Amino acid sequence: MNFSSKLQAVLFTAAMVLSSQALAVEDMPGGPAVRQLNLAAPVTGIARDIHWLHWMMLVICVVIFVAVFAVMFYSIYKHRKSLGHKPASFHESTTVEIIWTIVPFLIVIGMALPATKTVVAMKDTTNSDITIKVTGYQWKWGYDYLKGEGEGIAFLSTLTTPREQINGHAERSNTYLIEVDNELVVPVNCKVRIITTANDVIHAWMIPAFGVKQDAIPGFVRDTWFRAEKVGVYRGQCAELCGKEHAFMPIVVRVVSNEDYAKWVDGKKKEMAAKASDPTKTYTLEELKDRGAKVYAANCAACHQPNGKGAGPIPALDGSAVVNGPFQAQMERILNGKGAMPSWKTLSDVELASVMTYTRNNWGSSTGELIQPSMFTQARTGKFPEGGGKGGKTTDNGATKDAVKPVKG
Ligand code: HEC
Ligand SMILES: [Cu+2]
Repeated sequence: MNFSSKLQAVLFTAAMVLSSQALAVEDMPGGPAVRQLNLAAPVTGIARDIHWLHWMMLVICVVIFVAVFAVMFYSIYKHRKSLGHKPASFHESTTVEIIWTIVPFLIVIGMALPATKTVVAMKDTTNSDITIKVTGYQWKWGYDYLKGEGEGIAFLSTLTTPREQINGHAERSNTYLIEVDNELVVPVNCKVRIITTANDVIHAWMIPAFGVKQDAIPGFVRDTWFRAEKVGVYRGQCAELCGKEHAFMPIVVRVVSNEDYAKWVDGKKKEMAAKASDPTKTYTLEELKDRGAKVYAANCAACHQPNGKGAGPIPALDGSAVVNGPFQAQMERILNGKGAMPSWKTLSDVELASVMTYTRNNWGSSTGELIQPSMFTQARTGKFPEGGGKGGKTTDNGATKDAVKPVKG
């Protein structure tokens, strides 16, 4: 083998390796594409304006850059000392000074005018068809439809990427880390006003294809808007470093036709009505455990681990004295949080009761103790049930009767 055929072999192998890797990663539908260099393809008027501004300014900057350096290098090279050039000595040229003041001024005005127009348009949230409040939590998004069709709908939107993919034990999907259980659904060609706020630290709600990026600040209300012009799914992420799982709070918006939106609103309302009747009902251990497993996987497993063993500073729930002890201590911990443990007040009473029952009857624990949603309804007003753990009287059907009975006081 001569040198050139060896070189060819090496190049061929390298190309094979590179192309096979490229095959493994595909474009994310509604998200970034493989080797995408430009901004996300715009689907709103504002995003189109941003694109245009971006390219207009880039072109102006490049033209100035090339012109200035061309003149500079030309002058340095063509008038160098070794060719016998003598430096000219002159002071103060009024003409030059006026030109180099006026020309940049005109350039800046030329860029600032259209930019200001776009920024003002971004802030004009009047006459919206639908208003949605977006709340940032560590680490998920809450959506409340406040006004317009769908008013009253509220849900949380949490990452659905399985832990095995995150830990590298399973193959990663095309929507890895940018997929959620409940997508934000909005109708096409409607002006949607987004009000942002946060519950704990600063987050930011961003969808590049909409040209929208708005901080969500605890104690403050900010707003922005978009009018999506194309049906489809669009993806974004929290854009403000908000803690350890910052990368795990994606945003997915599904833009649908007006008919599909009406259908979705209808379905969601029915679903919510079905859920809303829950908190007064008495559930069986199986019902609570089933629901609790889901609540745990979505909210608790990230810290306490799917096996309940905790990790580092995060205590194990499996075998924990709190989980196997009196009800009050565990309910307080879940409702109010403690240190790095967040408060879970935002979950419904059914979800809280389910997850607490789950932790008391899973892994190494089988206390047989049921927590009913009504107990959390009471606990929120400061009335905690007695009993639990060794203090609780267990009845023949396994449940602590004391606990289910509403508490005096
Ligand atoms: C952000 C990480 C995180 C998440 C998510 C989280 N926890 Fe915790 N949890 C903690 C930390 C840290 C502690 C220890 C708090 C302390 O005592 O200072 C804790 C403590 C607890 C305790 C008390 C355990 C003991 O033995 O002291 C219970 C019970 C508990 N968590 C339940 C839950 C439940 C139920 C969920 C889901 C709804 C949940 N946690 C989600 C971090 C978390
Ligand atoms: Cu965030």
